[in-house]
Amino acid sequence: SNLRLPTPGCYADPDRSGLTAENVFDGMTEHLFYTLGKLAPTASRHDLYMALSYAVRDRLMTRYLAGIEALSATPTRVVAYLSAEFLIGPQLGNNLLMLGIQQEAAEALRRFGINDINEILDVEEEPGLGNGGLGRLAACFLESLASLEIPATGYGIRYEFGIFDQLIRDGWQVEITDKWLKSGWPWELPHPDQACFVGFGGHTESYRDEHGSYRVRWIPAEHAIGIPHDVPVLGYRVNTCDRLRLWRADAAESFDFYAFNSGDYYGAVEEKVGSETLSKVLYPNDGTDEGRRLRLKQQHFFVSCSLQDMIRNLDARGIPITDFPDHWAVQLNDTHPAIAVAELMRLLLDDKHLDWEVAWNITSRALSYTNHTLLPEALEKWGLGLFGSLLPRHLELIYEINRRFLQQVRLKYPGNEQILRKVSIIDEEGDKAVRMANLATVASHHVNGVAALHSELVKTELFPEFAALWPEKFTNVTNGVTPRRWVALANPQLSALLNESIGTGWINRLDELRRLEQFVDDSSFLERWEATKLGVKGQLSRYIHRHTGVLVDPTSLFDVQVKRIHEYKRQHLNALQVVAQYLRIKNGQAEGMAPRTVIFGGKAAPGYYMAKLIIRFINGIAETINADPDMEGRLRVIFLADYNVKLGERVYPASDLSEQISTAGKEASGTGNMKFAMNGALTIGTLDGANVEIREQVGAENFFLFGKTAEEISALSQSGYRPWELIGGMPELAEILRLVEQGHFSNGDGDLFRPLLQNLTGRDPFFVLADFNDYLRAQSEVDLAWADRGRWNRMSLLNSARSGFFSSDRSIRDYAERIWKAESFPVTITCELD
Ligand code: GL9
Repeated sequence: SNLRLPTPGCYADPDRSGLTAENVFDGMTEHLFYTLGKLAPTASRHDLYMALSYAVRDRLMTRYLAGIEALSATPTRVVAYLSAEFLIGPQLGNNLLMLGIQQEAAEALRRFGINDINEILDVEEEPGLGNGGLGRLAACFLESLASLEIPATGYGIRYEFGIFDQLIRDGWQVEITDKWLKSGWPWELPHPDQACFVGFGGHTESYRDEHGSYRVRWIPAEHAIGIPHDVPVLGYRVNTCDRLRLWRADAAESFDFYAFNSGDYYGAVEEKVGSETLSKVLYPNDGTDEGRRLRLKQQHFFVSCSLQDMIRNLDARGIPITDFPDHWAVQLNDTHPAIAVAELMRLLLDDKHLDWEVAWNITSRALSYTNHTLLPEALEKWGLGLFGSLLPRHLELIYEINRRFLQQVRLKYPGNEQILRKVSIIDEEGDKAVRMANLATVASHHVNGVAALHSELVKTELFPEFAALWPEKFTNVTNGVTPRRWVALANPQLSALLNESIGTGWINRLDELRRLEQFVDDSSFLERWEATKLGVKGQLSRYIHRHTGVLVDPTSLFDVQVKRIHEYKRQHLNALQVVAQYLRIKNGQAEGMAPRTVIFGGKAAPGYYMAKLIIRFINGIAETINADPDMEGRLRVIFLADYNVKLGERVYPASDLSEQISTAGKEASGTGNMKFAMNGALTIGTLDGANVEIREQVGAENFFLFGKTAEEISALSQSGYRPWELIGGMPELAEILRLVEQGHFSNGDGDLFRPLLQNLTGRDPFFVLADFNDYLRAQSEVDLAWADRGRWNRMSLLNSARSGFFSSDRSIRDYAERIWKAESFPVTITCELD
C-alpha cells in the first residue's frame, strides 16, 4: 500500500538520501542543545548516546507513523503477540542497522570526537523485560514480523524494574534491582490519551438489558489505569515498522526500592510495593509457577488493556465486532496471557452483548497458544480462592466454558471419568485450581510446541487426551532467532567476511549461508574463517580481563555455556567435567587435551537455592583452577556476571563450543543453541529440544552428541533410577566427588557443597551421573577435532552454512501461513513535506 503522510521531514524515500552523516550530525546537534540542554564541548558519552538516539528516533518516525496508519488500513490480519516478557536488548545499534546508517552515525560521532561508536553504544542500558529464552524469542519474533512486512503489535508490560542485575560476591549471586529507566530511555513513546481501565475484585450481578435479555455485569472493587508506551520495531531495510505496546500501570505511591540478596525476592518486593503498583517489577522466576496474587493481577492487567485496545481499533474503523478474528490473530506466548480467553469472552458478552455461541466462536477463532515448557512445576495454576476474589466474573465464565467443554468430552467418551478429570480446566484434586494451559488449549484454534521433539512430547506426554480429541489442533513451529541482531549486529567481523564472500543476501534470507559450502575445502578461506573467530575471541578476552581480572588465551578453545541456571540445564554436569579436566592435567594425563577457556554465564531465580549453589560451585572451581600454576596455558574457568542480551552479543560470536547439555526431554527448544551455530560454534549436546534439528541440519558428523534419549531417560525413571549405585563403576567421578567433599574447591570447607553432592548422589533428578561418562567421551571427541584445526574450521563453517533454518524469519513465515493466516503488507511512503 502507498501511505501519504504529512511529515516535517521524510527519511523513508527509497534511496534514503536524507540519511547522511551530515544529517545525523545536525540532528544530534539540535538534540544536544534543545532536548538535553547541553553544549557539545561538555557533552558526556551518555549525552551523546541520547542525542544520537533521538536523532535516529526522528529518522524512524515516518515509518512509525506509517505503521500506525497501516494498522488501520490493512485489509489483512494484524498479529497481536501477547507476552508477559519482551527481552528486546539495546535499541540504538539495532536501529542503525535496520535503517542502514551505521557508517553515517559513526562519522557523525567522529565529528564529536568519538572515534569508536561502540563507546557510545555501550552506554545504553538494556530493558531487561524478560527472564530468558521465552522473552528473547518474543523480541526476535517481533523483529522478524517487521522484516517480513507483516503488520503486528507486541503487547506486554512496561516493568519499571526488569530482571535483576546479578553481582558475584564471594562466589555467590547477589541480586540488585534493575533501574533501567534511571537515566531516561529514549525509545518509547507514551500515549496517555489511549489509556485503558482495568478492574479487580468486587462482585457480579445480573440484570435484564433493554431487550429483556439476561445479562451479567461485573462491579470491580478497584481499578488500575494502563498507559501504553510504544517502542518502534523496525524491519530490516523495509518501510514496515511494527510496534511493541507496553502497558504501564499508573503508580499511586512511590516506594524505596532496595537491593536484595534473599531467597524471598518477590515477597520482599511485594511487601515494599504495598500499594501494589502493577507494573513495578518483573517476576524473576524461570519456569517455576509462583502463584502470587500480584502476578495474576499483572497478567490480567496487560491482557485486558491489550484486548480493549484491539476492540477499540475495530470500533474506530466501524468494523463489526463479529469480524474480530478476521482482523486480529492473537498469539498467547505461553499461559501468562491465557486469561485472555475469559477476558475476551467477558468483553464480548458483557460489554458487546453478544450471545455465548457467537462470543465463543469469535474467541476460539482469534486465539492460538504456544507451549514453552513441559516441566510440571512451570504449568500455571491459580487457586480458586485467589482467582475468584480477584476476577470473580472470569471465574464464572471459566466454569461455564468448562461445563460446555466437558459436556462435549462426555459425548465422545461416555462414562470415562478419568479423562474428564485430566482435561478439566478446573483441577479438582487437592486444592482446587484453574489450569491455565487447559484453558488456553480449549479455547485456541492451534496449540504449538517450539521444537519438533517438544511438540511431539506435548501431544504424547503433556496433553494426550486433548490430542486425541483434537488432533489437528496440535502442531509444531520450531523456534528461530533473528540473524540481524545475532550475526549482522553482534558479529561485524564475520558479517564482513560473509558479505565479501557470498554477498549480503543472507541477512534477510539466511538460507543463503549455504553458499559458504563452496569454501569448505578452500584452506585459505578456512584460515580467514579461523582468523575472524580469533579476532572476536580477542575482544571477549579483553572484556573478561576487564571484568574478572583473569587473563585468558584467545587461541584456547572457548567452551561456553550461557543460559539461565537450572538443574535441568545441568551446569553442574559441565562443572564436574571441568574438574575431570583439572584432575587429568594434575595427574599428567593431559595428552591430547585442548587448552580450554570454559565460560559460564547466567542468572538463578532468587529463590532457587540449588541453582544459586551451582553458581557458587562454578566460582569455587574457577578460583582453585585459575590460581593453580599447573593450569597455566591449559585451563581457565570464567563465570561472567550479569548475563543479558548485551553480553550475549559479545559471547556468541566468540565461542568455539556451545554447551547444550540439558537432560533429554526437558529443554523445550533452546534458542542460544541457534545463535551459537550461526556464529560458527560447534555444539556438544544431548538429543533435546532444537538440538535434534540442529544436528539434522548441520550433519551428525559436525555435532558432538552424547547422553540418553528422552525415551531412555523416561524408561530409566520408570524402572527406578539409583544414582548412588553407579559411582562404584565410575572411578573418575568418584575421585571428583571426593575432592569436592574434601573442600578442595571451597577453601577446605567440606560442608559448602554438601547439598549439591547429596542431590547428585541421592535422587539426581536430572540424571547427571547417568550421562556423565558419555559426556566425558564426547568432550574427548571435541579435543580430537580441535587438534586438527583444518577439520575444526571446516566443521565450524558448515555449522554456520547450514543454520539458515534457525532464522526467526522461517518461524514467523510458518506461524503466518499455518496459524495466523497473516500476510505481508509492504508499505511505500509518500511524504507531503508541507
Ligand atoms: C522456554 C524454554 O525453556 C526454552 O527451551 C525455549 O527455547 C524458550 C522459547 O520457546 O522457552 N520456556 C520458558 O519458560 N523459558 C524458556 O526459555 N524460560 C525463560 O524464558 C526464562
